Amino acid sequence: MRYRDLPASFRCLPILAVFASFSAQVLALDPPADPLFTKTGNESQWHLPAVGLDAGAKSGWRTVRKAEPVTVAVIDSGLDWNHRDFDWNNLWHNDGEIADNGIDDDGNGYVDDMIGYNFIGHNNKPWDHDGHGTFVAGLIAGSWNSEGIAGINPAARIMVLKALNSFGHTRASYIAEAITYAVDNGARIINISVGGEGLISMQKKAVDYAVSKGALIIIAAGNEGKELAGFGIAALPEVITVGASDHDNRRVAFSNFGPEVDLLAPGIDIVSLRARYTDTLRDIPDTPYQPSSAYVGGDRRYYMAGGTSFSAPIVTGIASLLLSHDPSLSAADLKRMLLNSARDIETPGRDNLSGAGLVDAQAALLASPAFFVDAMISGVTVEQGSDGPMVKVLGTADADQLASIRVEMGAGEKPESFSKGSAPISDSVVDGVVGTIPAASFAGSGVWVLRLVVEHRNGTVREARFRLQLG
Ligand SMILES: [Ca+2]
Ligand SMILES: [Ca+2]
Ligand SMILES: [Ca+2]
Ligand SMILES: [Ca+2]
Repeated sequence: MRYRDLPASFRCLPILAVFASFSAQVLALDPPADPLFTKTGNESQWHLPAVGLDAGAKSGWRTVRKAEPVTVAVIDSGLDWNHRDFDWNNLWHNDGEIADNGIDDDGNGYVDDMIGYNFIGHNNKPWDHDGHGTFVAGLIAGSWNSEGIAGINPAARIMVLKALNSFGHTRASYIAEAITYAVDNGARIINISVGGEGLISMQKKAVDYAVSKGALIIIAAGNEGKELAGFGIAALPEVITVGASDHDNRRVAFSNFGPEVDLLAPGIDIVSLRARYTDTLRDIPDTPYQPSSAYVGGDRRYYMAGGTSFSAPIVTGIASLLLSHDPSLSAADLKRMLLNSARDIETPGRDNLSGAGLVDAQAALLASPAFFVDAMISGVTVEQGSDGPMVKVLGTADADQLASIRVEMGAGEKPESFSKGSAPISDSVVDGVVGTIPAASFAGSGVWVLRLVVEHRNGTVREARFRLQLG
């Protein structure tokens, strides 16, 4: 056992250069043996089997044959890099920088930035005084060392970008600056488990820059139980916005919702690393919390908490695993693979509570990068046709290998069966008419549910539903 019980000191960081040179690629992943993963029940890492990362023969991890290192930026409250369950080989290392010489050797605008940067203190020591960032980093890259927790990707290299102070506060400009730093310094994936309402142009520009450079941003939906419209970066279509699911694979009531939500991942009773001297939940206002009651483990170096903040890094870890498996994948490939392989939950098809559904690492790792099926109804219009009024169903019905598109109809709020609506078509529709039904067909009920069914040539069926109120 290797203890690094050192006070929060940056003096140990020059040693990182030595450690980082050991960062050989990981070959073939067998599931980890870390006790908080292998145990079940209370205070276990139940979120891993819930997303297809278990110890079984079909575990997502077993699909990864050659895990290449992947740089993952974590924009958060920093990192306790002395935690013995976080290996320095899982830290990003700035190869162009010479430590502690007071010179910006690589000319990136930041002096002595060896593992990231502290945008709050404007220095090169992104130490975590809050605990939130260490928890997030542990979910992505916690050490596979047969003790404590297991992170999702042992080949992830965390770039530590501190943009959240000890009270969980940040500024939009810090987030924007951190995104730009991450992109300029080679991060392929950026996790943002902080947010709030409003979007400043600097943030939008930073997100556009990340997209233009092929970096994928994964962000927490937020915990207000509110509609996401207007919630800063999380409401932008370019990112992956992640809400929280519970033990029954349902959306948790606090998880923000709306069409902006892309995926859910577990977000309650999540166990990860506890940064030294921190008790993250203690500083959150209006939360009944008994100090130190979230500590886990005999040595209290682990922590249990909930929130979409911890759902996002689960998706980030899985996205990074896809990249470790195949570094040639683009950000668009990753998003397509994650969304199209998700387990459909809540209402059938994409919905406002769970987006594409619950993230599934196993299915995502087996998915073809080209594979997609889209089904979406945006509304209806009524137009006069030669045989009387016609209801035109508007939306998108598309797939990389499309078999057929049809719209069905069922009477009432919760139809028990659906009957034929429009004639099937076999050409893709993007923001157009997906089906046309004679208005006379809607006799007999004031409320109907329209069901758009899109079938892929491999047999996958995706549907979307739309409530139609007549009169
Ligand atoms: Ca530098
Ligand atoms: Ca330097
Ligand atoms: Ca461990
Ligand atoms: Ca659904």
